[in-house]
Amino acid sequence: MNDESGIGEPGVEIKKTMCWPSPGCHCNCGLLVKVKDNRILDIRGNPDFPYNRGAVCAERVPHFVQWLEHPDQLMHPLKRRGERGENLWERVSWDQALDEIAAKLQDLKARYGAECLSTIEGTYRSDFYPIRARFLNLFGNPGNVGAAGTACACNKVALSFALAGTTLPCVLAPPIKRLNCLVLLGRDYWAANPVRRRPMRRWREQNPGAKLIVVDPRRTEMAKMADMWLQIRPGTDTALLLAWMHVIIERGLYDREFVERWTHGFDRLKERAAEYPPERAAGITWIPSEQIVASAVAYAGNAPACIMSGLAPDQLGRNATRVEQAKLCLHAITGNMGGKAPGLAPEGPGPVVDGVMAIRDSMLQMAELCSPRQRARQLGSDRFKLMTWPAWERMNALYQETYGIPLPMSGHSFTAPEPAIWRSIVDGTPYPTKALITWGSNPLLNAANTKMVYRALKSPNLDLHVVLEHFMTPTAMLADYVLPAASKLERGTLSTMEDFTSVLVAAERAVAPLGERRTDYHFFRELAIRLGFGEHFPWETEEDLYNWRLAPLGITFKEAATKRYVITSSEPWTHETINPRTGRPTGFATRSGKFELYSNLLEELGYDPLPCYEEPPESPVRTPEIAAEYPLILINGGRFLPQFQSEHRQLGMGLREQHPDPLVEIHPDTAARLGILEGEWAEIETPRGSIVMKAHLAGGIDPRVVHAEHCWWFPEQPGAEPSLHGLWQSNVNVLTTDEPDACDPLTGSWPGRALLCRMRPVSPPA
Ligand SMILES: Nc1nc2c(c(=O)[nH]1)N[C@H]1C(S)=C(S)[C@@H](COP(=O)(O)OP(=O)(O)OC[C@H]3O[C@@H](n4cnc5c(=O)[nH]c(N)nc54)[C@H](O)[C@@H]3O)O[C@H]1N2
Ligand SMILES: Nc1nc2c(c(=O)[nH]1)N[C@H]1C(S)=C(S)[C@@H](COP(=O)(O)OP(=O)(O)OC[C@H]3O[C@@H](n4cnc5c(=O)[nH]c(N)nc54)[C@H](O)[C@@H]3O)O[C@H]1N2
Ligand code: SF4
Ligand SMILES: [Mo]
Repeated sequence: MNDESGIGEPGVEIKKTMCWPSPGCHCNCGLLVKVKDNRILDIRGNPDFPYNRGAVCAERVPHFVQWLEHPDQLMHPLKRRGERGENLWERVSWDQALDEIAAKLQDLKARYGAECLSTIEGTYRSDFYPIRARFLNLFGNPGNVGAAGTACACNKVALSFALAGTTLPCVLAPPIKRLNCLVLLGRDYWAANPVRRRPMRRWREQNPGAKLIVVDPRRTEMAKMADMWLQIRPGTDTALLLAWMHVIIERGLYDREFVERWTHGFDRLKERAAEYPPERAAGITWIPSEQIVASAVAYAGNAPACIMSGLAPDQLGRNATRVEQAKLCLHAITGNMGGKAPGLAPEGPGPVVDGVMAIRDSMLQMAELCSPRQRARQLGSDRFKLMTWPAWERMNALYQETYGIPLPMSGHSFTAPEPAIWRSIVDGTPYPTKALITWGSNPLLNAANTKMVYRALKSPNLDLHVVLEHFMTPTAMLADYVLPAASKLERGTLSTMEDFTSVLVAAERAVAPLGERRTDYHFFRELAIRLGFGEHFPWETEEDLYNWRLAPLGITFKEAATKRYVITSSEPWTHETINPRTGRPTGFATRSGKFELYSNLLEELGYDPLPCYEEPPESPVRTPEIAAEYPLILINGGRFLPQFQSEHRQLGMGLREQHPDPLVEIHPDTAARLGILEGEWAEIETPRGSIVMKAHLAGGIDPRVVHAEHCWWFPEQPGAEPSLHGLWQSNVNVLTTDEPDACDPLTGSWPGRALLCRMRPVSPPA
């Protein structure tokens, strides 16, 4: 495919698109797609695209055509006949579906208030989150947005806004090339971010002196590559990081100049860290104290150094956000936040090109329409305050003052915790949720406590459930309307990545939507028109919207998507940049103007302002009585290829065939004791339920820990109840909990990890 124009082959075009879910993943590789007559002939990596420079993963990309042309892809709107879960459908037109949904929403709003609607969404699956925010604000909704993001990455982003007033590169995308030390804390680049493999290998080869430290209960591919592998007890990362702080402060290894000039509350942090000598942390984490000291010294002595924390810490329930707080404080005291670590400086909003900013997501959201009375009604916001209005309002005031634009609320760093939404459907407390729009998410698989989600989706209290999907998932099976959504191959993209970054990414669509598939944008706009506020959606297509968003920069969407790809600021906007609004260094958009080691915001919200360690909600230490019956620690969700989340389970596209069965990883000694054999089925049971998976014996996992894969369902099993495509067989969230007391008090994120379980061999499922 050297001939990019396709000249010489009549009717052939090369489209420059981007790979992201679905059918790809969050690595956002640039693709060159060869198209003829709206059919994809070939897909290659785009050598000019900055994120992947032509590389793509062999596991998924060769199967995208089969994915798109798979017979199970939804092509027409469907309306339920019979009961939810009976799998009886009638084909309807888009107009009929939209008219009926709008009328129902209008009626429910009149009877129960605009707060009776919630949306359920996936993680970073759309550039239309700001459009959804705009829609909800115009509808009068208080921001009842349920998202996996509450327990995935977005809690980190919210905390970074709280402590640093903006996003930091160490939160999502560390500049590996420039580092002398990388710490992977519950992050497995190998399986989760295939596009990082090549840069990781190159970094190791070209910087033999640089340190790689991996903290993981399992010996992952990354752990095998590491200088130090710390085999941690699941759920105890904060204790480890507090002990690092102890060592670094006690030995004077911190960056005095940065601490004095740019941080707030060092003395208080020092007192807290003093409570965690390495010997104490060793008892908590199962990591020998010499290893804790050696790794702390290696981290502090090798700037620029970055701690990249993955998903595991986000899913620890009560202590989830504290891991990130401890991590960011370590970055600050070691000066890994600019200066000697330029790639790690805070990022102001952007892109700002020659003094002009493009339209960011936050500028579309219309938060000002949400009244104080409605804000107080956001589900969960009375208790979980860091990702809801209480923190948003305080942070927004500082953000506006510093950057002159609103703080984003459209991305998933602003959510109503899902457990509160399910309970409001089931019990009607604190008020009834009557309507759900689920788009780009499969909560029966991805949300904690599947039995609770099922009760909510089956509840007679739920008057309307709309699902926008590519495939008939177990969740879609419980909808009233299933609408066929255009995939990323079938629509263009323009994204500031939920405003988590300062860049704008643009990509063309590869083909026009198949069948009657429409974009999620089309859905929200058409609904807005029918609900009487269509004038706020003047852009007929998403491309019109994109052109409008780019107009301040003087470029078109076509130009951005085919020539620029990733638009960055002409000058980075860091804490040291002279702020054009004040004429002084920008600093941090916090109350102190500095990075807050002691958080004024958390204190105002009634939380401990300093990082603190808390035992997992269920553990040999906190709940020995449960541990007596369920002696193993269950972790889950470690990534595997080629599947992505609950996707790629259909047979016949060459993806499921690569990894056909759900696997549970167990140490050979533990397996021998329990009579569990390699490749045989085993039951995993927690106090909440049991599932079965095939056993995989692995010496690299701690013998006291087992690891189960996440999001397993089986499209080949019957769709109708009771099966719901095998929903109950191997779905790890049957085992997890979303009890509010087990959730993180700051964000409401639920504990997917570090729970207790027991195992036994069983015969294969029918
Ligand atoms: N126990 C446990 N639970 C977990 C995890 C874990 O590790 N362990 N991981 C958690 C994490 S990190 C995450 S991010 C979540 C995953 O949560 P999600 O991101 O919600 O992923 P899925 O559950 O696969 O649901 C996504 C659905 O959206 C559809 N889809 C894809 N693109 C589009 C689109 O553009 N428009 C529309 N309308 N639909 C689209 C797909 O077909 C798919 O069915 O799961 C979480 N759940
Ligand atoms: N193939 C594939 N890739 C994906 C996804 C997918 O579903 N499939 N999902 C995407 C999404 S949305 C996300 S959020 C990322 C997540 O990807 P990662 O951030 O890599 O997260 P995980 O794979 O859940 O876990 C990484 C490691 O954490 C370890 N771990 C478990 N418990 C603990 C603990 O308490 N402490 C520590 N330190 N480590 C622990 C596990 O053993 C595992 O090796 O992957 C993304 N990429
Ligand atoms: S790693 Fe593979 S699936 Fe993920 S974006 Fe890149 S090419 Fe696509
Ligand atoms: Mo995620």
